[in-house]
Amino acid sequence: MKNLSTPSRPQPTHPLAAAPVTAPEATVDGFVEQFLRNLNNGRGVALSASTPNDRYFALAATVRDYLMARWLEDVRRQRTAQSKGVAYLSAEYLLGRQLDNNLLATGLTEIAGEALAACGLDIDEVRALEIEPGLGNGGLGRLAACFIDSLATMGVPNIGYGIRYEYGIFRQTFVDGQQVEQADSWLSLGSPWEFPHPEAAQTISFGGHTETYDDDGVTRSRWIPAWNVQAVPHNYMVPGYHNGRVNTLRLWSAQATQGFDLRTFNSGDYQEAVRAQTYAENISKVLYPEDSTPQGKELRLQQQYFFVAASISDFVNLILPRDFDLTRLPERVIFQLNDTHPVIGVPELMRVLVDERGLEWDAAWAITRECFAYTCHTLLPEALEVWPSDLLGRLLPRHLEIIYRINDEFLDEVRERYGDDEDRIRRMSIIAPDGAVRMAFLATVAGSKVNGVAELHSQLLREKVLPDFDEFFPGKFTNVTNGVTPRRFVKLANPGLSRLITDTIGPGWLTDLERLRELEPFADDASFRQAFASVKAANKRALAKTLHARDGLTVDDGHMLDVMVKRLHEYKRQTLKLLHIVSQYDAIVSGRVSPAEVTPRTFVFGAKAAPGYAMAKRIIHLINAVGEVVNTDPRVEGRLAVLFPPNYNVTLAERVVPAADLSEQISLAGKEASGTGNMKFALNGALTIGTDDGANVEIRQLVGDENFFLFGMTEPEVATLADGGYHPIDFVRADENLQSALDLISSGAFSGGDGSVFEPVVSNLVHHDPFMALADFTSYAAAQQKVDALYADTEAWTRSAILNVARSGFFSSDRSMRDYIDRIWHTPPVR
Ligand code: 26W
Repeated sequence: MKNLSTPSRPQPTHPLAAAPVTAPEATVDGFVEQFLRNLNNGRGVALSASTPNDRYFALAATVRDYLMARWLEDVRRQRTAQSKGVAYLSAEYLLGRQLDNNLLATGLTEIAGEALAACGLDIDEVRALEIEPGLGNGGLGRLAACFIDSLATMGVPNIGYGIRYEYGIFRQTFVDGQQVEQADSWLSLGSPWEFPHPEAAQTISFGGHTETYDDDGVTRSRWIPAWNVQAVPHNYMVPGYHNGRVNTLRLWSAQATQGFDLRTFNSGDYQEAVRAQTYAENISKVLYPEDSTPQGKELRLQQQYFFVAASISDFVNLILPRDFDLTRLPERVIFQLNDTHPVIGVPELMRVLVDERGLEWDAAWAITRECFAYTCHTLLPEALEVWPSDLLGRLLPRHLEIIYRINDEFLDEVRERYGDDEDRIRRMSIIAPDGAVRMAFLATVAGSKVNGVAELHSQLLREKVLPDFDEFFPGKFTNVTNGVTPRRFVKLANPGLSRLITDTIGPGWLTDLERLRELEPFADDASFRQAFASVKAANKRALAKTLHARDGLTVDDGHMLDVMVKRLHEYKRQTLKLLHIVSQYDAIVSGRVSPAEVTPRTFVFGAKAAPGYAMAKRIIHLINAVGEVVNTDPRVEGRLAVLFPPNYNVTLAERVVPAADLSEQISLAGKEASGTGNMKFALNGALTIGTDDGANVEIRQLVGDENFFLFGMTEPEVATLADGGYHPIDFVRADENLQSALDLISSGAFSGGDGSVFEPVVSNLVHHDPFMALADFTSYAAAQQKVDALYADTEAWTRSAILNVARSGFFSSDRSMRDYIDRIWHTPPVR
């Protein structure tokens, strides 16, 4: 391991060198001067000769300059302070664009606009150049981004650790309505927000074998790895909102330890000369685009160990003072495991404490159990990671040994408690009967706390997913309901609503979101309702402009915007939404209802499917095919429209969410751990149609039944139906609208008369329907009629929308952080 001791501190004599770093002048002139300096000196171009990309980089550099003093001061403070911090370990961070958020944090948004205008530039043109870092798949990745924003805004010492994927989540395009993936080369023009520190690289080892040796009477083990790679940290600013704080996001990228092999090259074997290099650098090459079914690929495990080992070594060897007594590690850090993806960190810390630092096993285990906590984000059994022991043993032989010992000692405790209950032992063993390692069990045994991400989810975790562990570890299981950052998803995404809120209840709500409650009385104020409705209307026009420029799509802003944006997955039931649309369309074209009777609706979809998820890709194809027909059928007279802008991401979400009237949260009860889109929509004045699943339950409890369109089975009813044997066909026969909607698809009405194209989707529903879309259809259609009825009464709808905003302050990620601090981390903000 390279000696990473902190270099000796320089003793400056020049007053400037001794002075604390200061920010440039927060004036238009100051900003112009800094911007031109970054353009001329940073980019080496004159304003007149600058490219749009030069201007973007110069603007980004200028914003960085205004944040730098805070960052350096905060890093120094966190290094010297004895306070406990949070090391958030996540394989994904779905950050979204950085410029506006960093500008917001500095409070220089207006000044920047004026400064660029004074340079003859339009800041909107410049900001449009930013490529969002898509270093995540969906909910889990975006939640991590919201959490680090809240920790910075609350002044909690935190380092976010993750992977700097060279290629993020794929770019989605549609060819003949079908998803096509393209590599996301987000770094092709470089990123102005990252600070690489190759000098702080960590050496990460893989493969090889272990051996034991005698260490004056004590038998010790050591790992003899076969190969290694360099982990190079890239730091990103995580600015707090208007509090002068800046935390750090540290993302690791893989680099070959030894450059390309000249001797092999000179021997003419050019391939071999670079093979080691490419192999090593493959580790941080690309994000795995799965968000539910692990592929169990070796590279994925390499990625997980790579960033976790680098992060633990970085914290233990670089952040902490050299002579820090590691038995007191739990006083300085809690490693939060964002799902099981970083749980290999548990045996890694044990290896560092026992093998490298020479601690006794029990002492090391006592420390480790206090230093980790685990958040589970799923309920799908297939999403729980298990690693075959041969793969783990080959890649990380010492870690497998350590996992075996952790498991042995754990099962001894189980036997102590329950005697030889072999069935229970088999059920609870971290090592599954087939020898695979159950990562969720390891995380639960090692974690000081285990939490779900919504009340219902945490309850199901305890009762159905990990009941043996809840019984064995009383008090270990808790809940922290997810949240979203209001800075990005209200202030930045919806400036119109933000202004109206501030004009009505004053400032301060952005860091104390429960204050939105003060809006309640205004729901009964007609002029406030008017203002609120015109904000929504303006957001719809803005979305229409965006979708037209981005995808050539037209939005009829007289329509209700009925929005379903989330990853494509059968449990989220985009098919149920689609069957509703087809039944609406069918009702019109069959003459059952006249177009005039139908509430004009535009259905907006946004969804990426994991490339290997065939059924999800078929469903995307069907949604586009239905859109093709509905959008061009004169009989519909424009009463219905289906829009499916490709490549749904954070930037598009920031446009779609503020414009939505209806938020679709229609997963099968018991399947969606929480959802966070549901929270963003409620906070932006959309009404929710949803099942009692995930955080929908808490949204409905807070906004009130009368302001939420509930439908469908509850989780216990789903369990009963599943146990009793579910026959989807029964529900088809019971609902003629459902029957004719399915028949219309089977008839080939959306596939040029060729019914075979979407037959796999229809037959999967009629014969299997694993997520019971057909069972909930009738209830869903009835709830949609209630939606139409309320929407016809604009005042009543707007009143309900205002109450949704007023009563959704609970869903701030700041509140989530307070819950984590109180229940799990005990890392109070550092004033
Ligand atoms: C290994 C493959 C894989 C990758 C990612 C399996 C599972 C995941 C994530 C846990 C999936 C995910 O993003 N889960 C979502 O997490 C959100 C944040 O807590 C929740 O709001 C969503 O309900 C949950 O689906």
